[in-house]
Amino acid sequence: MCAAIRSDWSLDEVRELYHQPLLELIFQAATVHRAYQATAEVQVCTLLSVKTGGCPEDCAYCPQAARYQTGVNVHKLLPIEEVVAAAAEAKAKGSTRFCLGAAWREVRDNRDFDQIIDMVRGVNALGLEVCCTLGMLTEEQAIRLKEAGLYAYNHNLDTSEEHYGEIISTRTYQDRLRTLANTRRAGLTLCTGGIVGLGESDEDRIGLLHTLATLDPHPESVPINALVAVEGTPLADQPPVDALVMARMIATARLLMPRAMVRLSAGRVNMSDADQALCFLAGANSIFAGDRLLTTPNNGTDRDGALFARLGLSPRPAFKDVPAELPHP
Ligand code: SAM
Ligand code: DTB
Ligand code: SF4
Repeated sequence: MCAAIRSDWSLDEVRELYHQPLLELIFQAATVHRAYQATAEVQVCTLLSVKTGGCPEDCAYCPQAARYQTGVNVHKLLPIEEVVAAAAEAKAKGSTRFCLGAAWREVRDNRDFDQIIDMVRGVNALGLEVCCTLGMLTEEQAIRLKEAGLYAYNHNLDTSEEHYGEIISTRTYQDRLRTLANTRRAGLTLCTGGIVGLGESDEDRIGLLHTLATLDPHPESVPINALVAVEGTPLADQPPVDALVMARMIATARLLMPRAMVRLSAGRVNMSDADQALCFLAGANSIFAGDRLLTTPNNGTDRDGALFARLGLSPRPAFKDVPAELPHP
């Protein structure tokens, strides 16, 4: 069952897929997953917050926004040696992708950006796929990152365009889409997805998936995060995310974007092995590993090692589907 890859999904089609009885939806998604992906392999990625906290934006979920008192350990840009050492450790523990995160609204053409460029060179030289998430970006900045060896750029849409204003007021959905277009024009692969648990409706989740699945080409990587509710943020008291809603989101994303890596991202700390197994069955094939995401705890290497052993999963090799024109060592 290798249907054509489509970017012309209608909102009604996405709605219909999403609202199917869950087990039927998961069966269909698992079938597509088997047709397009190596289902025994899961991509293992590690995050590092290279610049933490003090962010001018007001993202209601984020512990790094300066305006919320969250007790996050604020620090300026880390020294390059520390970043490359953390990447080497992540590689030794089995990660093939390393993602540098900065609590910036946007990239500025200053010495910090020069330093990020050096970090990208250093991590790429280790043979890891390098990803950055640095906020908004111009095409010229994206080109500089690509020339330094960047493989992917992460920039999440988070939720539907309709719900976006309830969560963030300091930038627009169009700003986000513009950065995605700039990133694409530079020839970088795209990592963009969203968060479940922001008080959004099913229609908002459908709207987000529709926006992602009508990008042409599709993003190579689609992170589905469950909100990590952090004390001090406006969303601190949101109810816990239902793992079955995560499975529904992942299954719908898999049906819409068969070739993408769908990442079961933040929020695994609150999920059982069985919850995560259902998400892998539904089409997830990537995780963040290590005991920390950017600022919040994550399931450590031991717990994930045991999970992979229980489920018979193995880590996906780096640069497996590298597009011919992308630089890699
Ligand atoms: N400042 C840059 C930006 O906003 O694009 C990059 C860093 S930002 C922390 C990266 C992504 O992390 C956000 O777009 C959001 O999707 C995710 N994120 C942040 N806080 C989260 C939380 N508490 N729970 C789940 N995901 C979160
Ligand atoms: C993504 O979709 N999730 C990651 C990564 N891309 C940058 C970030 C999750 C952050 C969770 C909250 C924290 O640890 O600060
Ligand atoms: Fe800043 Fe990014 Fe957090 Fe928003 S999500 S407050 S832009 S670090």
